[in-house]
This record gives sequence, structure tokens and C-alpha cells, in this order.
Amino acid sequence: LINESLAGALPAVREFISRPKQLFIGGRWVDAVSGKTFETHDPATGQVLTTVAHGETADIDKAVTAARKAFEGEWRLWTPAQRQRLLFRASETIRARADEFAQLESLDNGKSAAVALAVDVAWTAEIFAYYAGWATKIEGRTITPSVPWIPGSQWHAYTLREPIGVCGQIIPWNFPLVMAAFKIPAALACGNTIVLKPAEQTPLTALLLAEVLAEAGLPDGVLNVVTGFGDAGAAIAAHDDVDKVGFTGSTEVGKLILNAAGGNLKKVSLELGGKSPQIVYADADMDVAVPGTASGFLFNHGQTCTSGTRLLVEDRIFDEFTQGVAEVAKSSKIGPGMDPATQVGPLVSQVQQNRVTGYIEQGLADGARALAGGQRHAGTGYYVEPTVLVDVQNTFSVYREEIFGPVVVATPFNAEEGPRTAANDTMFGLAASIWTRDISKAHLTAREIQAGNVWINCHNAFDSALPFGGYKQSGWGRELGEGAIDLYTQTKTVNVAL
Ligand code: TXE
Repeated sequence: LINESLAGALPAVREFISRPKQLFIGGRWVDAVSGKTFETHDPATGQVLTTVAHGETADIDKAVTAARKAFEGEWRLWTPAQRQRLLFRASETIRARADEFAQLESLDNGKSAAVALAVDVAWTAEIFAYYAGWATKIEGRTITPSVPWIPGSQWHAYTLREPIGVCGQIIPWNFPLVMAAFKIPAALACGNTIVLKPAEQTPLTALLLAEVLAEAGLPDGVLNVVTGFGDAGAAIAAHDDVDKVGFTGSTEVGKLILNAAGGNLKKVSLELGGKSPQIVYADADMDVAVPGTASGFLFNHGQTCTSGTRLLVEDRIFDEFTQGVAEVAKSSKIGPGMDPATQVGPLVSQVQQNRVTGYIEQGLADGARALAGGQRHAGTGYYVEPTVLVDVQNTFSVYREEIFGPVVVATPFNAEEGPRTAANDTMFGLAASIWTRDISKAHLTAREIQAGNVWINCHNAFDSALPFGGYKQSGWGRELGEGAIDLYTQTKTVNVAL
């Protein structure tokens, strides 16, 4: 299925797209049990890019069986050093095939191929290398207990950090490859096996990643990839032989997963939505804060869980500041991800385009005013204009709900009252940024914000070593850093009577 989207794509990308894309189960590429397939689209044109196997409950069952068998098999005997070398090999291959991954991600998701190369793919390779390092550093403790009701007794106790078992991983479409990297390498470093379900909108790079890991020497069944829709995710969450489920996606589905997981009390980690504030004090460095906060909500066309979608600006600079941000939004170059000049690409799907424009229309009907944007972008493809809304009340849906598009709402705060109440006026608690030149004010404000990630004079500044996750309804658990080692191990205490 070669179409106009593929003009300019690497031969390897064309070849990948033209091949049948099956499920990866037990180390083999197989069709779905039903034989069904579904289409994935290029968001820049709306055209069908390719078709992918449509996995459902029966396929999840097969994948879980394969993952269980692998968990009980030779993988169990792999040393930490072997797991480390495998993850390093995978990291190097991702780096070597970076252009291929980046173009595939751009075609499937709509994001800029240049950004995908510099951010998504480069960071994915980094995360694999980071957890390669961890594989050989997962340690228990030694403890000298006393058992008070056996006087004079001597004991030697220690803890073992053991893998949890079969881990279901359900990921979204906004950073398809990076979300796979938030989950796969940490789970493998700890010795688990995996059933991964990519988002239906963006299944392609997870399949390429499975190829890379198989080539790097991962035993059959350790990673299984089942492409499909929400029902396949629900089958993972409810499965009695899955020991843990890790999910990134909407808060709504996070709650469904939590309920489903109750059946066998599988471990659950959740990374959910956000409505993150960007707090700008009047003493901020404007040359940094204007473009910085603009990119805080425009990065990945606003389809970022940490997107800085509520701009809280000190009242005496409000008009000047929001005008500055609106100028950046208006001058952002909109276009297809495969065009190197593109700054804002299409949203992932028509559903998301309608959803985002629906929010904008509702906000304007409620009485908001658009300083920039305010509508979908003309032409084919799922584009929405970068939009800055002012005159917004905290009761408006544009203020309260996650929009997941290039849309920011701006409201002023008074210096005496401070930004704390407004910043925390949300059910979410994923991220926040603070923009000021006053070092004490910056750190004191950071303490007041109910969010798992706070940035000072920057937004969306991540690293593999920094724990990432949410307060309140933004999630459970921390990915990245040592946090993910906690998520993918369980502790066994061994006590010895001497
Ligand atoms: O998310 P879903 P959608 C938010 C964002 C966006 C909204 C809707 O606001 O506008 O969610 O996006 C799988 N059991 N985020 O509908 O449905 C699904 O197949 C198990 C924020 O795409 O949560 C996909 O693989 N799994 C977010 C994954 O869940 C189910 C990123 C995410 O899809 C399921 C994405 C079910 N019942 C959206 N139903 C972030 N935190 O970054 C669906 N899925």
C-alpha cells in the first residue's frame, strides 16, 4: 500500500510498511486468531498507511500463555549481566536505525520526523541504555532482626528483589515509541515477561521495536506485542494470569483498568491525564519565559500528558505576556511531520481533531476570547491552529478538562494571593512549571504545587534518571529512574535462624 505519504520515506520504511504486520507472540509473527486486520492512517493526509493484525481477547490469551511459559523458561536463568548486554544491544540498534524509527513514528502519529529523531528515538535509545545499567544494580538489603519473644536468639535476614512475572503494558498514541520505552526496558531489566498492547492509532514502531529486540537475542515469548483496540487492553487488565498491568492513557480508562485488575489483585501502575499549570511571575526573564511557556503547551501539538495547558500569569504582566505567547502561537509553522520546517503537525486522528475543536468551540461559547487560533486549520489532515484563550473562568470545560491539543488557557493571579490556589484547582497533579528569576520564590512555589513533576524556568525537561508520575488523579507509581525498578520487582524477605 504505497501512497503519497511515503514520498520521501526511506526504502527501509517503505519496505516495513508494505509487509504484512502481524502480532508478535512467542517469538513468532502470527495473524490474529480471527484473521481480522485494521487500518492505520497518516494524520497529515488522512490516507490509509497500512493494515495491522486486529488482536482481541483470544490473542491476548495466547500472548499471556507465551509470556508465562517464557517466564518459567530459560529467561529465568539469565544473569543480570546477560539482561544488561541485551538491553545495550537493543539501545545501539535503535540508535543505528534511528532515521527509520523516526520516519515511521512521524507517518503513523503525525509528529515531526526531525523532532521524533532528536527526542523520541534518541530518548528511547537512552532509556534502554539507562535500564541496561540498572539490570546489574538491583540489590536487596541485609537486616539484623531481633525476635523479642525468643530471647538470646540470633538471626540473619536479607531481602531479594524478584521480578513480578507476566506484565501487561498498555500504551497510548502520543509518544508511541517513548511510551514503549517507559515500560519495556525496566520490566526486562528486572527479569519480567511482557504482553504489550500499543494504541490502535499508532501500532507501527512497537512492531519494529519487537523486531529489534528479537534480533538482539531476546528469548521467545519474553516480549509479546498484540496490536488491537481497547477491548484487547481490557482483556489484559482483567486477565487472571497477568501479574501486573502498567498503563498510560486517559484517567477514565485508568479507572476501568483499576477495577478490572481487582479480579486477581494484579499490581497496577497508572500514568494518566493532566491539566498542568505554567506559573509566570512578573520578575521572570521574558526572553526565556515567552517562548518557553509557548513550547510548554505546543510541544507534540499539545498531545503531551504534561502539557502546560493552564498559563497562570501575574496580573501586572498578563496582557503583555499573553500577547507574546499568542505571537509565538500564530507564527508556528503548521505542516506535515515529514516536512523538516514543520513546527506544529496534525493531531493523531480525526476523532482527536474533533474533540479538540469541540473544546475550543465550547470555550468560545462560554465567553473565552482567542488571542491566537481558535479553529481547525484549513485543508486536509487533522490540523488544529495553536490556540491561546483568555477571559476564561475556572468553571469552563477548557479550564478544567484535558484537551490534548495545541490549546492553552491563560488567567491572571494576584501577587499577594499567589498562584497556589489556582495552580492546585484541578483533579490532576501531573506537572507544573514556575517561571521567575527569584530563586527562593521558585523553590517555595515548587513546594506548594500538588504535582509529581515541577520544572523551574523550563517545561517538559525529562531525563531517564528522573522519576516521573502523578499526584491526585494523574496516576499511581513512578516510571523512569529507580521508580520503575520498584514497579517491576517485588521484595522477598528471607530470615535465617542462626
Ligand atoms: O485514550 P485511551 P484515547 C487522554 C487525552 C485524550 C484522551 C482520549 O485527554 O484526549 O485521553 O484518548 C487502551 N481497557 N490521553 O481515547 O482510551 C487504548 O487502546 C484497557 C492522555 O486514545 O485511554 C490505548 O492503547 N485499555 C494520555 C490506551 O488504552 C484500554 C495519552 C490509551 O487510550 C481500554 C492518551 C480499556 N477499557 C490519551 N480502552 C497521557 N496520559 O499521556 C482503551 N484502552
